[in-house]
Amino acid sequence: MKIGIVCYPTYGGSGVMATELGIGLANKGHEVHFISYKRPARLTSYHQNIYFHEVGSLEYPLFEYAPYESSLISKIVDVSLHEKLDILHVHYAIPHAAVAYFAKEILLTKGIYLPVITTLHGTDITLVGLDPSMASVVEFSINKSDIVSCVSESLKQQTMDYFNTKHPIDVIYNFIDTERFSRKSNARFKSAFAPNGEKILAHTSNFRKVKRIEDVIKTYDIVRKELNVKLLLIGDGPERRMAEEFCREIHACDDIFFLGKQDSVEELLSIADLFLLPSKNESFGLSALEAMSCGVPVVSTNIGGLPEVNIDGQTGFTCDVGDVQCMAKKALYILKDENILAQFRANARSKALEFSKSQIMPQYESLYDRALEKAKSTVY
Ligand code: GMT
Repeated sequence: MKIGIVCYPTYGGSGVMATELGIGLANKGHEVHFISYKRPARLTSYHQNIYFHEVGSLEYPLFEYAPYESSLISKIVDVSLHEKLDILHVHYAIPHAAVAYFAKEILLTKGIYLPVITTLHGTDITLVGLDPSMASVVEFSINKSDIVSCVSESLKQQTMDYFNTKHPIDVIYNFIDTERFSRKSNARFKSAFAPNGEKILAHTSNFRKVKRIEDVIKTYDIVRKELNVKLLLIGDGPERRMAEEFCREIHACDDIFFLGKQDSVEELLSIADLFLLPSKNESFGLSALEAMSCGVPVVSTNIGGLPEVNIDGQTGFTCDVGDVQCMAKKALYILKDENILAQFRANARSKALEFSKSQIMPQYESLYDRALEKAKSTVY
């Protein structure tokens, strides 16, 4: 099958999932064409069957903002015509689902029906999508997609609650390469951060407000009063400066490590004892899954799709948004007893195996088959 994938190329979860899916499909013999404004961050090396089409932006003195959407539509049409795409899979509704609809309409005038699959990832529905400046376009373009999928039951429910959806929505969970994300001992790393055998807490994200980094640090601050702990903060984004200032305020800079963006997150997760994810919104929580796959229990909020991944009392614990006392108490419960920690570690890894690439990826392939069937039976 020839598959076009439109995604954000950045470190965000939707771009990561789109790239991992594309790589997996290419390994299975499909021809994959990524279309984006930059090479996806996770597409680091050459892969047979993978092509990347960069979308340029047209600069002109009249434009205060370059019309990126128009350039993207033209690129999709161009790639579809010349590479003879069978389907187009767009990740993140804004603006990709709307752009896909436009490209599809252009292709129809040329006698080509390009089936469109839209995958909703989270903030495209729960935050940005709900904004009145976006909502009508999101609703329209979801309804115009041939097939819509989203990454948790919770996100499906929210999409149906917020928008007047006309078609069923498939739930396909995030997936993970459970070989890559598995616990590998790294004594050198461990002793660099925790030379005296301190426990290590970790958090990875793009440091946006929705991640509530301040709650990671507040939780850590409570835990460290009872236990020798270090904190690894992996990633970067708009809230980093605030977080750094907060660490200085509480005099914890020697024990909190800001590691910035990292490509081999699994190496750092492998030395962690507990993962914190206190998000205000989280449709699934790919970063929690990555930690669990490395045998790291998770203390997270109970929001969105998180309880579908992080099972309360089994793979970790879930608390209300902002309840740092609860998060610290649960963290201490797990960390203070080696037997409890070992049990939670094993549970986390075994739950993560349910989301392995080999289990989830075929679900996308069957969506593609359905989309092709639909295209065959559509009169246009
Ligand atoms: O929140 C992020 O880190 C980025 C964001 C995105 O769309 O790029 O992630 C969303 O998609 C991920 C992959 O499906 C989910 O695992 C994340 O839970 C979701 N983030 C939110 O809902 C806040």
